[in-house]
Amino acid sequence: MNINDIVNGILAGDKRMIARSISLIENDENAREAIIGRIYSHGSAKIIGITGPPGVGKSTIIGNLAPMLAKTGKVSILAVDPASPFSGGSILGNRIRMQEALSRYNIYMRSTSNRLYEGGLSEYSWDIIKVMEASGSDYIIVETVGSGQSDLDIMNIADITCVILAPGLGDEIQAVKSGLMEIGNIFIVNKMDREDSYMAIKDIRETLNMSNKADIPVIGLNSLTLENYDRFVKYINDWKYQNKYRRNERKIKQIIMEKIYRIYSEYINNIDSADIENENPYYAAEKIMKNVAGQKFGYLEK
Ligand SMILES: Nc1nc2c(ncn2[C@@H]2O[C@H](COP(=O)(O)OP(=O)(O)OP(=O)(O)O)[C@@H](O)[C@H]2O)c(=O)[nH]1
Ligand SMILES: [Mg+2]
Repeated sequence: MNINDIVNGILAGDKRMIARSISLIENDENAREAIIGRIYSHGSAKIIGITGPPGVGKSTIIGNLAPMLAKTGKVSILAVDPASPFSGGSILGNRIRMQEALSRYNIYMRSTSNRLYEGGLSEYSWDIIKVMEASGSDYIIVETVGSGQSDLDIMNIADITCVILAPGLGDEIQAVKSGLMEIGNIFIVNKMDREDSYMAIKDIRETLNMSNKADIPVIGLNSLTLENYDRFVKYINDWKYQNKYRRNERKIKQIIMEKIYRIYSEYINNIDSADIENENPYYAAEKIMKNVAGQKFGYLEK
């Protein structure tokens, strides 16, 4: 199968080709660059980030929200799983059930592992989201690993970041709060059927107010009864979405950072210590960097 077929398949919204292209993107650098090179300007989606600590109900919320959004546009979902081997089995089972439920609404869902990538997103989240966008999605919902500080990079990819919390998180909530408070465009307290849920809303409201974020809404949801989902959907639909080219700019910066890291790492590992051990470290480091910067690499030569 060639890149032409895959690109045409993506643009036609062919789910089999979309799945195929995502596997290629995750595993084959040349294919990744070729596919993105052909599709990067296609489509225009609203990217909705869903993040928060483990178990607060992110997947449940997405399972409820996606069919509601599907009434007004095509929806795709990207779920980023933690790399941890411990959670593997159960998460997979949940995903399969969710996938089956959502396919009735013509919603495409894909999971990707964040492997050992530092942030809460996978290394290729941007590329996968791009494929979903080029395939005609109007909404792309991204669930990130709820790992507190480390998934702050969702805000770099989503147009709107929804932070999900739940009552009874206890001390954990304090730990994640400082980081998550910075990135949320809306805060959801899920599991409003539980006691202490109103306390949780009050607590979050006060924390936001103290950080001059009085204009950011805190909405309570009951995901068993769908109570208040209409407010949530309205907020998402009324949100002022960014120009999609803003996302390109961030991706370019990310590519540069990754390439710099990779190229310099390779170079550093190959330095012969005999060549540098007697040098002034500051001088030697700059000299080496100048050498690397003058080299040619990658895309432009292909
Ligand atoms: N009582 C109650 N339980 C809920 C509600 N929403 C979700 N749950 C339950 O909470 C548990 C965790 O829900 P998930 O949707 O898997 O949570 P998650 O945030 O996606 O979890 P991770 O992806 O593992 O971080 C499940 O057993 C849900 O059925 C709610 O509104 N009320
Ligand atoms: Mg989940």
